[in-house]
Amino acid sequence: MEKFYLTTPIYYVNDVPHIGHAYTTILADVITRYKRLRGYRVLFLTGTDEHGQKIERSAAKQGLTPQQLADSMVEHFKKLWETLHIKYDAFIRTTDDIHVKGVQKIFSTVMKKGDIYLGEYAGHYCISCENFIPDSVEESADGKRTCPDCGRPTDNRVSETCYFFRLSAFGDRLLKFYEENPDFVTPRSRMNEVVSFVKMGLRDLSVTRSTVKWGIPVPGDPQQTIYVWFDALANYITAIDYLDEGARFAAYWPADLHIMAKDILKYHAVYWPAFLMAAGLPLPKKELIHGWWLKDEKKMSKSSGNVLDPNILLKHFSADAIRYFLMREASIGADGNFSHEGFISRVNTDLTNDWANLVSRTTGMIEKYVANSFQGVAAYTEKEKEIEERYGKLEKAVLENFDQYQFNRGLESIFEYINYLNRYIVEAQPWNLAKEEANRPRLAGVLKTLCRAILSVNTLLSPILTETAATVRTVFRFSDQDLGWKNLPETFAIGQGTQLFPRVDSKAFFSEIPPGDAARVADVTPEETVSQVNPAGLITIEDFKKVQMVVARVLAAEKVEKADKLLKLQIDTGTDTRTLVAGIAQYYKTEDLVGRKIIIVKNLTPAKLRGILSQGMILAASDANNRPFIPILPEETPIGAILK
Ligand code: ME8
Repeated sequence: MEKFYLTTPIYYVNDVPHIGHAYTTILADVITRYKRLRGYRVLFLTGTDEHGQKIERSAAKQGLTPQQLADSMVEHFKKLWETLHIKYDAFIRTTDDIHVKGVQKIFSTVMKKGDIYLGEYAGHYCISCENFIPDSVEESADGKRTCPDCGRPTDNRVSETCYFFRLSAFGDRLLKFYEENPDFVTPRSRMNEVVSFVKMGLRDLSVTRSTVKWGIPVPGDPQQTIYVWFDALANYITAIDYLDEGARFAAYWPADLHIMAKDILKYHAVYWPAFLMAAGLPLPKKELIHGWWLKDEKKMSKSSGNVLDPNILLKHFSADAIRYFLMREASIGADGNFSHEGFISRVNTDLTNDWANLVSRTTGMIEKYVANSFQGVAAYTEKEKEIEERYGKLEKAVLENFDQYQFNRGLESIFEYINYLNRYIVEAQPWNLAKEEANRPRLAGVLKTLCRAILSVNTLLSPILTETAATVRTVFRFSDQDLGWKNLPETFAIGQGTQLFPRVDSKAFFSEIPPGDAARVADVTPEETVSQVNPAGLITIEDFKKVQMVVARVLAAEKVEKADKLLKLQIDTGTDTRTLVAGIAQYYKTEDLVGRKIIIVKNLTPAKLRGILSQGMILAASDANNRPFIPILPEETPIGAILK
């Protein structure tokens, strides 16, 4: 079995995790599960970065020791990862003994080889990025410099004796390595940035601090602590027992994938390979650099007050919904935008309306028409063959996308297929097949094909929708988790359908998010916010009775001015005459409707459309393109007759 070792950055413990940290870690978890599905022996490492001035300062502000702050923050990270179904194999803290000693070991090794030497540093330091600011960055008139990474001003001038890493000696070796491994950094545009940076020339890097106490002591010189980035990067080897160069180290190093956002590219693609070269260790195989998650198109930051807390989402939505949204909306390399409206609409449309609905319709029909169990022969047509063939093509395309970490594209194709299956139900009309005994084998063919397609798609979704995938397998009493078009035995039974995505109390959700966000909720259509999430599709007779459907006659009809799609109808409901506005103008002429008997929902809350108060709703079936088909009742049907 081939191994696959992947890592996330280790996160600073100065604050609790937000959606950006969650995204990287979910991405790593999705890749882990996907690689396992492809037969790899995977090791997934994450952890926390606990040393340095940034943590020292945060702790002091809160009246804590840095260790106390770290201990409490680590719990927030671990708890969030658990809630999001993130299953890492190892969690490294930079205060762990195995890490501290491992860092000292690599530091001593590089020093012995002559690439760390004692010198003098004079310049600026950005505490937020834990970054030395090179002299090439110009000072403003007041003597301040701006950090080239985060743009924050720094007045923190440092002048100290410290140890330097001879980075300047590694430029050519790094360039040669990039040339030989052009996919080392992906996407390619980020690789180009790295190459340009190195081509501009590298200066030696200060790798210790004499003024920082909260760090790993330099071996043999305890007055100095090791620079937090030298310390942090080494986690990728210390966590797998670089200290003793044990079995895990031999089995898993070099890493197959380091995942991170673009903010820390330089440290990973320039410094880290140089440190490893200096220590005589193999270099990681690939670095995957994703973009920023923005909140309403703005970068998330504490100072802008727009940091998104995943725990608020988790109170109202399942982990699967969050995992799905993040994987579906971000394309690697580009920034992703988070808006609450976009989130709700994506989850309701794809997960509730499309996926959960497909599953619940299918289980509902299996229960109703074949009492949850299949026996005997099934008859198939060309259409079922097409469904299987299309699945084969889908799987190939999805694996290609997932192999490139293009989860958004893979998911897009999966949901196209899910919609195709939803259309298949409409075309095959199992409810009609069920009416005649002679059609039983055909009905079984349709329902079995749906089961096979659902279970096959379920495997493709399983790295992302972890919990849902398990529920679907349970409902279908099906344990095979491998890829491929699923086979079903001639005779089999399924269990009871269940809610895949529980109903969201959108009011409660929006009452918890910042006021600016809540104000915009008015723009979200009621279907988007208050979607009735009952994927099992079951309602009681009492639920049904709440909807008053009656026969009504269209008395008059006219087009609504400046609204291509709308018709305004006067109707007689048997008890009153009222106005109703319907989005059918593109498909029905006024003369097609006047005098006809149609079905309306009588007790729908009135709504204003283009200034006209619409009191009720016409019932119509609609196809995949939203083309409406209005049922016209025979003339003898009484006006006001109730549908029940
Ligand atoms: O940089 N969008 O830790 P950190 C997407 N300790 N990803 C985001 C994000 C956002 N808005 N915000 C954060 C450090 N991230 C160092 C790393 S590794 C040896 C040391 C994610 O807590 C993203 O992966 O600032 C980014 O690279 C990382 O969190 C930075 O986490």
